[in-house]
Amino acid sequence: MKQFLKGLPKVELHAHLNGSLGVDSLRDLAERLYGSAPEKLLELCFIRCEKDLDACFETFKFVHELTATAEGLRYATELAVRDFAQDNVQYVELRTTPKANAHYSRRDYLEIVIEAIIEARKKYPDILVKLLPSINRAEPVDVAEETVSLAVELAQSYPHLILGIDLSGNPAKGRFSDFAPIISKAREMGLKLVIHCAEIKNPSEVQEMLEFGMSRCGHGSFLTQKEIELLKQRNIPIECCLTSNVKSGTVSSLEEHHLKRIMEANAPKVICTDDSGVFDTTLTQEFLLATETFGLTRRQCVDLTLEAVHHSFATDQERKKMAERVENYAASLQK
Ligand code: 6MZ
Repeated sequence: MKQFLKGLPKVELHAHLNGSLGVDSLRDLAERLYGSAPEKLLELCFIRCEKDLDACFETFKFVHELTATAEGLRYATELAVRDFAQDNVQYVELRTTPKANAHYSRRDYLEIVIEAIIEARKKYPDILVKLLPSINRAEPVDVAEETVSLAVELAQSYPHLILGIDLSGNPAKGRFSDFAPIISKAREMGLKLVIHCAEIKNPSEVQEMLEFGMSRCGHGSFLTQKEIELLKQRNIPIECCLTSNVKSGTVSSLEEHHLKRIMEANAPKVICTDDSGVFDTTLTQEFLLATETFGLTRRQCVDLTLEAVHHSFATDQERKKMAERVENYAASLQK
């Protein structure tokens, strides 16, 4: 099964750039920047099974140190693309929060990532990469305003690359209602919205988010069965990130993961990594866990991948090509 899943031309729809650097990539990055990769630093960039979501957000700070220069950010972007390509991911929508520091502005940040994606695709032509700038809900609202206006502007120059806006960050911080007017503006300007929703228990906020609407729902761990039905009626997929949820403690075990309830309800879903680096996983591994835990067959894994193709923000033509790759792979194994 593992070999089958590795070879499957997979589709990744929920991946945070700074969370998506595997250990080898972190080592390569640290060596490039500092001439060596102290093991202590590498250890700090990984989340153990601490079952503490707040601790996860602390971990990102160590990775962020490695991407705090233009060179670090550029190379990290290339490495993240490399890691997905090596896992045979044929399409990834990378999300990342534009940051400002002494080395770059938020505009620079996005431009560096865009250029790095364009360059990386020359090295890894089999993977298609899209970008979703993120709003970090733990940051002030005016930062979100800047992010949205940059995303809207850059989407005009790179219409096939910047496709939407992500709302993420520590769900215990910030209020959705404060960000709703800004992300509403993004939607009016034609950007898709992916929203981290129900990652922790917050029924009133979940209700606000569902009323507001979104193209895809991130995590959805605390959605009630009624809310899952509502998403089903609206054809909004839930981005399920098994290892992330278990390691960060928002779901108690793989067996208890809400993917099971979503599958039973036959509601739309996609399997994603979230932060393949810091959670030490791959998309292949996430599918493997789903097959081992819920008994998915190979055909179900193919269908889940086709579902991800369908819910991606790629063009019709791109989606058609991706679906063909998946079907051809499945057919080649039956011969
Ligand atoms: C919410 C998350 C997240 O943007 O610096 N992020 N937000 N829930 C999660 N579940 C574990 N995992 C990552 O990538 C790292 C940032 O993505 C968001 C956080 O804001 C984190 O700092 P970028 O590339």
